Amino acid sequence: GFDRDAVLNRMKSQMSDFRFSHCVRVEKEARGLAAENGINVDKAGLAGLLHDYAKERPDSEFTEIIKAKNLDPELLNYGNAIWHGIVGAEIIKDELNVYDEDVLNAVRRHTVGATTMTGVDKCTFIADFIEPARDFPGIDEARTYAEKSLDAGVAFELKHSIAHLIDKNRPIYPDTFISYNYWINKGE
Ligand code: DGI
Ligand code: FE
Ligand code: FE
Ligand code: FE
Repeated sequence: GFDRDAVLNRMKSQMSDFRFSHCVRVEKEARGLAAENGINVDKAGLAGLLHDYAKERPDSEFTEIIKAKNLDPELLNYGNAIWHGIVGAEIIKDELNVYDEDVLNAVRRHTVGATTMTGVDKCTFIADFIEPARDFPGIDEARTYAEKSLDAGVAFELKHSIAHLIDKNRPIYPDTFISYNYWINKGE
């Protein structure tokens, strides 16, 4: 079975205190969003806890997995921001023996979203963005939309993230635009 204490210890030993506490806050936030929206609380919480599990791994680990598991080679043109969820899910599966695809998909989708998003995906995606320690221009609006509906929260987050990436001259992973196009008018 799943040994939560062992996973917490493992996470603590391989990531910064900052990242570890963020993961625990996202777990709690995801559980709250799930409870409010009639979504599986334990799955949302586990996805929230694990979502950044691989974020502090070296680039070489991700590129090796992309090649070994024949993941989309286009991924090699991006970096940690895109890899830690999509490729991180493979690391979670192999190291923690978590095989629940609902949980793994929520980890895979937590940065760029997807057109098909389950309730667990949405809770994880939004919880990452609005957990209590998040503070950025627009956070109040993000929390208000998330309270209105999960779809409205997802739409706002995608719009805000793309605008921010453009402002910072950062490249944008094409799936982020695909997610944006799908969700932008669905939360009204
Ligand atoms: O891991 P976190 O910092 O908690 O949050 P995240 O996984 O949602 O986002 C990680 C980073 O990825 C953040 O700096 C924003 C960035 N990001 C999101 N979408 C894209 C992106 N970066 C690129 N290059 N392209 C994207 O489409
Ligand atoms: Fe992340
Ligand atoms: Fe996010
Ligand atoms: Fe995160």
